[in-house]
Amino acid sequence: MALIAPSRRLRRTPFSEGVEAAGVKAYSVYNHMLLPAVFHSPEEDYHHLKRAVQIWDVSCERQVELRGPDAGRLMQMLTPRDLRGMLPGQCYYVPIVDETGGMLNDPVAVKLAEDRWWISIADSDLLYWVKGIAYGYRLDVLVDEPDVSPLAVQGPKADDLMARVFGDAVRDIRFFRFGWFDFQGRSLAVARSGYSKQGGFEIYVEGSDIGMPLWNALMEAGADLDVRAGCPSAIERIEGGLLSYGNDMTDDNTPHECGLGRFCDTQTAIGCVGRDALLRVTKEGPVRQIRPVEIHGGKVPGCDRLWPVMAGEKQVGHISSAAWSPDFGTNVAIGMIRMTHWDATTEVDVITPDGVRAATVFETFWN
Ligand code: THG
Repeated sequence: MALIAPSRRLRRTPFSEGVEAAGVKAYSVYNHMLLPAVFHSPEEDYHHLKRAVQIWDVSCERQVELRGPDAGRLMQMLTPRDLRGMLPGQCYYVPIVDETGGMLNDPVAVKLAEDRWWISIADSDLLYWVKGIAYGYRLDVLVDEPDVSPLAVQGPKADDLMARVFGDAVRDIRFFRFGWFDFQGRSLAVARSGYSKQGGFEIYVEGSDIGMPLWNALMEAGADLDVRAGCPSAIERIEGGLLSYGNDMTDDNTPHECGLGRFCDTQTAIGCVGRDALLRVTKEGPVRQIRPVEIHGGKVPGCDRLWPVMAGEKQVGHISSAAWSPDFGTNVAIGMIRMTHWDATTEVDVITPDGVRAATVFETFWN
């Protein structure tokens, strides 16, 4: 592909200087913002993520902030996950659905206080939907995008690195919880979360001005841990079954089709605008669902369009993400597969741009 032309519409991040100094080789675009995609090579970046620790500029995971007395009510209108038991200091992975039950986003909801939330969004312009709901229902809540940029620290040595910069107390943060930690006199939310299965943290960096000081502090503190600039690994996230909005699902899919039924409590999520639609479709159950798919043969090309999944002459689904896995010695992929062919070990064919490949459907991802 040709180079990306820089412009003001394609937003830089508070860490872009550091990313460039680290030799970023390719970018993606996510929420109209630069998202690093390759530093050394996809395979080398993947191996390093699994053995050491990486600093990821995931500023593009923008925050939609809800502030005011109706913040909690608005949050519950957006998702079929029951939020009544959620406490300040917790993060929830939440499907966001429209009035038809279609997926609009799959963010992490961060509950800062009863009247203050961040929605850490995937790649869709969720802000406008949220503002529309708040205005349409005359809610007493402010909705905007604050100057908050997540910086992820991922990999097996993430705890050791973070303890050096924020103190040993970061080791006690539980999965999908956050605490407040000081950096240069500023209090930052630090969560145990992130878009990998290797473990680690996300720092919600509030104030662009401390972006580079924090980046540099982490790089210096981790020199002997082999810390590097990194980025979400397509290979590792497919192995682990982490979904990518816009790739593996769109507003044409319900959460159940996406395998996100475990994050839905549609019966009790009173107020969710998609509740009636979801109650209707969940009674029947989905007729297609996301599945791990092994594509046999050598390395497949990058998946930048849907690849048909065939059973003989009949299309029974599509592949939305695929990558060669060095650790498993095969191609790992994510597919949306019709129920007639979604049972484990079902043999299918995938039409890739390089030709037809034999493939096997599974029920659980590679971890
Ligand atoms: N962290 C933050 N914001 C984000 C992402 C993130 N915004 C964009 C994108 N990623 C949103 N999508 C996801 C997808 C998966 C997960 C988080 C965000 C995830 N899932 C785990 C899983 O499925 O195993 C854990 C879910 C759970 O058990 O609660 O982590 O990564 N801030």
